[in-house]
Amino acid sequence: MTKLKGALIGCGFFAVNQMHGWNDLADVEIVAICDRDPKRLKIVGDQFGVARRYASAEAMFADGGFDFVDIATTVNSHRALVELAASHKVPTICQKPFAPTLEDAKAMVAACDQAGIPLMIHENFRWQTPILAVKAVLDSGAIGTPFWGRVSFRSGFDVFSGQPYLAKGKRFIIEDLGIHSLDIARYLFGDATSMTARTKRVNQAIAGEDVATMLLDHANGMTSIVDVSYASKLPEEPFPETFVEIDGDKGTLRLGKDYKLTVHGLDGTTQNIVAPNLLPWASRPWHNIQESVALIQKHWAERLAEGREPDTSGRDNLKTFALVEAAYLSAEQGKTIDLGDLLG
Ligand code: NAD
Ligand code: 89V
Repeated sequence: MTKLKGALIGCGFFAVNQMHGWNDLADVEIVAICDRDPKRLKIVGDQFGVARRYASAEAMFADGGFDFVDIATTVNSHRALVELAASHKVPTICQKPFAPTLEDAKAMVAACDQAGIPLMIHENFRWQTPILAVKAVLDSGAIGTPFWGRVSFRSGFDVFSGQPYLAKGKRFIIEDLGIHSLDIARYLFGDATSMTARTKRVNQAIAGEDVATMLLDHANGMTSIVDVSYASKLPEEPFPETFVEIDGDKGTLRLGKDYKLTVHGLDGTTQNIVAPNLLPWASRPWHNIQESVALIQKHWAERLAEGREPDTSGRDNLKTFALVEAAYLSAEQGKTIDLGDLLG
């Protein structure tokens, strides 16, 4: 069997999950890694037995010998690295958040289009087992046509110890976490046409907002609420669970704590636990996210082999990223933002 050869840039906190995900795929091999921090390069190189190690992405691309690149760095480096990959015509995965601005994100999509290469944003939350289970119920028609929805992530978990950069940016929860919830809302309820948002900073030790409440109008007439918080001190910490509520004309669906999915509709009332699998390399409470990493990477390998655009392509993710931009604009200006104006 000829293996698909990959390279990974950025060997930090989250990249370890991505390396495990690639390791699990029998037909994929990561042949080169890159990080400007020699300590991270050594830790990840030694853990996963990767011999080709680079301090510079330019040097790694110049040597080549891989079929795709997985960019796992933080947001400010994304545009330059994606454009570098495009200049070498290497199919590219880029971590969320897509880019610092929508203008950068559009330029990245254009660069990959011009190079004729696929670009996938590593937007993994829609690949979580409980979210896939919600989507399957909706698609089955069990609650009829949905008219209202809520995607909610409220937590008091200390994300700053693992990811200290999250405390420093002017933008925090919408850009880092809300982006996932907004993508789930698009995945479940369809594209949005307008956004109204309010934000707050409760934790005064950080620079950005840690609470956001967003109201979306969807093209199909649905209304949804996407609410996110890292300032919610709950009796039982739910991190990193996303809760979902959907009302349809024939019933209702509720995804709640401990992955309990309740569907009340045409087939009566059912309750199921739609918990993620605990992969051998995963650890609680991150296993839900970790399994979704493995699943999105499998999807990338399949779509690359088939020559088909991945579900969370750069083009698709522009619409999620536009919601992030719209939320910040709306909160700043105190008005509703038309998505058409942003996407053009
Ligand atoms: P991190 O700071 O721990 O790791 C980033 C690594 O990239 C660092 O080791 C740094 O030295 C390296 N790096 C940065 N720029 C580079 C460059 N130009 N060339 C080579 N190396 C470079 O960050 P992290 O917490 O691992 O986050 C990385 C990305 O993953 C972020 O965009 C974050 O939002 C995202 N993330 C996604 C999820 C998810 O579920 N999808 C979860 C956590 C983090
Ligand atoms: O998924 C993420 O992007 C992470 C976290 C869940 C901690 O917000 O940064």
